[in-house]
Amino acid sequence: MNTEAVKVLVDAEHNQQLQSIGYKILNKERISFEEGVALFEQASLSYVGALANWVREQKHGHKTYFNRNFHIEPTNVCVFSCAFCSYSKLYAHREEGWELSIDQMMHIVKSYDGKPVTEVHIVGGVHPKMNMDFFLELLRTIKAHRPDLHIKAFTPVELDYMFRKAKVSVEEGMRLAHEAGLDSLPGGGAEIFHPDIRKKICEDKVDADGWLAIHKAAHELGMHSNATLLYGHIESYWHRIHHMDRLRSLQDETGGFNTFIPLKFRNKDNDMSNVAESTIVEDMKMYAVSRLYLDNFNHIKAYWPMLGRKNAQLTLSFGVNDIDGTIDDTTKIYAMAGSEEQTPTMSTADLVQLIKQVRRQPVERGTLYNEIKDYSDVAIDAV
Ligand code: V47
Ligand code: SF4
Repeated sequence: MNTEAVKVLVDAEHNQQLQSIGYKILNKERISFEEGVALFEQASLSYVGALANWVREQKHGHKTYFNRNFHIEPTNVCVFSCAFCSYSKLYAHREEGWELSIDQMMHIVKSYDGKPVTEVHIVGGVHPKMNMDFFLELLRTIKAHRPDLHIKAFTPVELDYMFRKAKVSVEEGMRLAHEAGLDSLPGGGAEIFHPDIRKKICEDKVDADGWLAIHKAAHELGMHSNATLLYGHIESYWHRIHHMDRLRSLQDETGGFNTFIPLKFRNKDNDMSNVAESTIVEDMKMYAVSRLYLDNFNHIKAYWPMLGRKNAQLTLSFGVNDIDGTIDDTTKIYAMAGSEEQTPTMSTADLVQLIKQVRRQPVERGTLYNEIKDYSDVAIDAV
């Protein structure tokens, strides 16, 4: 929809609050906390969708970014007990889980030698044996082997645990990790910041202030990071806005966030299996409102292994401009939690086709959104 068509839609809106939010967005003004909640509670999907798509096209046109990465999960054993997580019971039965040595992880890294991947994403459970020295050595060994591979690794949950065990401050810990080769932070571990919900779903891991302090310390060292929000379980709309508001404030201070990734709660084989999953309408609304609320985030990403490919395609009309990576690996946490993507692998040709099918422009990017290749004019059989 072009600007004129969106303006017609806003002019025709009967709800005065929603109409005034629409004009603010068209004028590129920031919307307030209450207005964010009103969008969730009162706006139709078509209204928020048209506005979010307009913002997306103002910022990026039809460009839809993806990257070529691979994931390593050092362990699926975890000392924490997040109710939504299919790993959370494993520490008591740790012989059933896996823990990779540095050699085993280097074997995975080396299996990509000569392949055009630009990023390794390393995130897993929190295993007491895998301490700070272990991970610093892992970072140094990867960098020594392949210096140009961008290492995006460890959530504040893992970092907070390792820093506290090593008795180093957040600032010192982040400096050591950065010096050893850590390039940026992924967005995980954020869940829902509000303590009323956090207490119920992930009481024992790092809290909101701790999560934000670690990202702030990374930004102050010149590193970038992502942010997530786990939605569609027991939270209310205003908890989502509260979460995004804290992210928007930190982004005003540091400018260090690259991407926001809403993560849809999946309910298989965890302690929240009784909680119904959100509908597709709710999913698209979540993407659209986050595009509208987070005016200082450049990118909104749909994580297709969690959402499924077809739904990920749909998000590209609801504010999303990034569709993550090729993920040529065996990431387990999502398959375990009930995603229909049991084998989350997609080749570059698959990703390019998925983006072109919905008439968007596929662009391969590096982790920091440097453009590597525009696939607009590349035929699928030549990818
Ligand atoms: O924090 C765990 C989520 C996250 C479930 O930064 C679940 O590029 C839904 O953050 N249902 C980790 N979600 C994954 C993550 C991520 C993924 C891809 C890219 C990036 C990035 C970050 O996975 C956890 C948690 O919120 N998670 N269990 C579940 N049952
Ligand atoms: Fe552990 Fe992360 Fe799962 Fe929580 S979400 S139990 S911290 S692996």
